[in-house]
Amino acid sequence: MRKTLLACCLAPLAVALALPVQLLAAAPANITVQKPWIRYLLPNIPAGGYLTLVNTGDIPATLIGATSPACGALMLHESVNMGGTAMMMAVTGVPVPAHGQAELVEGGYHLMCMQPKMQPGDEVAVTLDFAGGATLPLRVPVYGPAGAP
Ligand SMILES: [Cu+2]
Repeated sequence: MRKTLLACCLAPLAVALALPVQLLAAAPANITVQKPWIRYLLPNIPAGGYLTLVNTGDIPATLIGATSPACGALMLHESVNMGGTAMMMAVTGVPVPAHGQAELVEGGYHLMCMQPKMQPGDEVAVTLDFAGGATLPLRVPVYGPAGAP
């Protein structure tokens, strides 16, 4: 009994100590995530993160950032074609329209895991941050260069 009590009470305490702000933040209303994954290449090469955000509500949402203990910095990027050269730019937000969706895909918006500490086969914790303070925690599978099996 005592063991169970400790386990159940210490975990939230640890979260509260580490992330007092996130404890207050609610999950975003009507936003769900489909098919999240990370493409891992090499330890010193940023890894791309991909997913689809689905908004079933009447209010538009904006993804404004993400964090992960497995990424060092985790940035929001957009791939753009500048005169035939593929480039990536940091963006401050990805809009998720009401009754719509936003796709983070290769060649478009994506997450960029700058210092990947992971291996293919891992599942890493990622927290998505939305305008207004809502946060959404995810478990994201890690695949190799070939993508999802
Ligand atoms: Cu990028």
